[in-house]
Amino acid sequence: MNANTPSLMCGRHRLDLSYPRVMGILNVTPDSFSDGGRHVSLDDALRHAERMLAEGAAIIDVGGESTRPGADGISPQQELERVAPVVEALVRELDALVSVDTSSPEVIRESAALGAGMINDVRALEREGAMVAAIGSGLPVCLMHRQGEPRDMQQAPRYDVPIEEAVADYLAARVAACEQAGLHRDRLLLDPGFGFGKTVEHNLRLLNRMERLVELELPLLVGMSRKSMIGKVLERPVEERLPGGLALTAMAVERGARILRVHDVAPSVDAVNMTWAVLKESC
Ligand code: PT1
Repeated sequence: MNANTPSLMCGRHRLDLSYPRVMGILNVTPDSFSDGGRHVSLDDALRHAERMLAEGAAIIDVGGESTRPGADGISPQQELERVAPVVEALVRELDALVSVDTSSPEVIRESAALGAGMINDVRALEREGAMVAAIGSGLPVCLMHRQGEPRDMQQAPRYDVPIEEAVADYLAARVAACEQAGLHRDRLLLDPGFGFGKTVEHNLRLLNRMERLVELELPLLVGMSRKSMIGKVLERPVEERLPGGLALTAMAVERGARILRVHDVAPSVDAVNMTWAVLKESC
């Protein structure tokens, strides 16, 4: 689909992208960077997702592997044990549009079988077997840019070309690889990967120049919620980053983002809708 196409089929759900939508983050990792260990029980996860949906989230993004800077990888088995029961419950109990934040072919396959509606891969289907699994799932896939692995990606990030060119080139190459493998571009979304192997300056420039990525003509998803780019600019701890995050959300919408991946759904929905009303000059 291109940026003008109004909707995306996500399994049995149709996602209307004629206006920007909010994706609520549901971490099922014991070590996640901003709400680690708070949504570990299935019941807690369900209640949190239900609240995010009531607050206006269009998608719930379930992740079992922490990809914050410094995090260690986990085995596909461990990831599946965390993610599968949550995906199943969200689909069965809430009929939610569930996105699964994973790079693992096993998790992609099982999630699709359980009724997930989207694959969100911070490794852009680069892991062995992930492309084939994604194609087999029949689901849309979000391809994200990153440099390095979570463990060491913030050591000394550097780029030989302007960051927006590096990101655009990488994403264009991944789109080409997907098309070559048989994954049609109307099933793809793109993400600049804020905080993934980037300095604060890289992140700020990338947001300011996000129009470069709009040129790729695929829906853009962005995740900046509570990230250290806010912490560094404003000198705020993770629990005080919402106002800064809302400013970034408004700018991302203005610069063409179609899905905003956030922790704080209610305020983000307001920021998105207010920004969109200005862009449309109507309510
Ligand atoms: C993201 C994203 C993601 N971010 C997509 N999926 C994370 N599509 C997980 C920090 O600097 O942006 N897009 N899945 C979380 N990763 C990070 C990275 C968390 C950096 C925190 C930071 O604080």
